[in-house]
Amino acid sequence: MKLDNKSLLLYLVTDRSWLGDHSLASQVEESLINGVTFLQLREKKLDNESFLKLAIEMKELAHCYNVPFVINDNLDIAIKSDSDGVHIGQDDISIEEARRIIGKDKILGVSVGTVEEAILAEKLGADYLGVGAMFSTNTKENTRDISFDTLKNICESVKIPVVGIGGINNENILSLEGSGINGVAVISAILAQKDISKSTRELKDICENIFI
Ligand code: TZP
Ligand code: MG
Repeated sequence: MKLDNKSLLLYLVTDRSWLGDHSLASQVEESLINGVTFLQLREKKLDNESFLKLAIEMKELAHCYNVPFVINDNLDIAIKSDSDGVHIGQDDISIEEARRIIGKDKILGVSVGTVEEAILAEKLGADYLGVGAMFSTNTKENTRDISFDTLKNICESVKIPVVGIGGINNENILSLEGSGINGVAVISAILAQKDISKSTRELKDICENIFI
């Protein structure tokens, strides 16, 4: 699957810390049914065999809802699972190398924190950019704090779509209106919520109002 204009409106990144009694598949499916438009599998501690199995399961689930599916960091798993692409950060494999390995048809997402990084990522073959952390978050350590103005400057500097990430919830999301982003990427605003369906629908409604 490819990116289209609306694919990045409400981007879910997975995190198995919030599973409780549920499976990741059931949580993710609940979010897909209720409006998530893009899915990234983010796993930092799984062995390769379990990672690949989970990647294939998540890809099939995302595709049932016509949602593109990418893997965080791990190009090998992305290729073996025939996922739609990968998302890499500034400290991972280089952007040129990632593009070379996955080929021209797969989606390449890149995390950036400055206008310079954004322009370079676009030039080297990124299909979309993730920018954050926009707000403080307990989900990831050592995030860079990005201001609204930097986010806006990044959006104005590139042609490819941009999503904001980091600490975004259904209240502070409103302050991202006018930044130029195509959507938001979240973990806890969906997966840490008691009612995933309701939280997803609320976020999606707001995204449709302020980003389209
Ligand atoms: N990259 C930058 S911030 C972040 C990632 C993966 C964490 C996003 O999670 P949350 O719960 O939406 O803040
Ligand atoms: Mg990474």
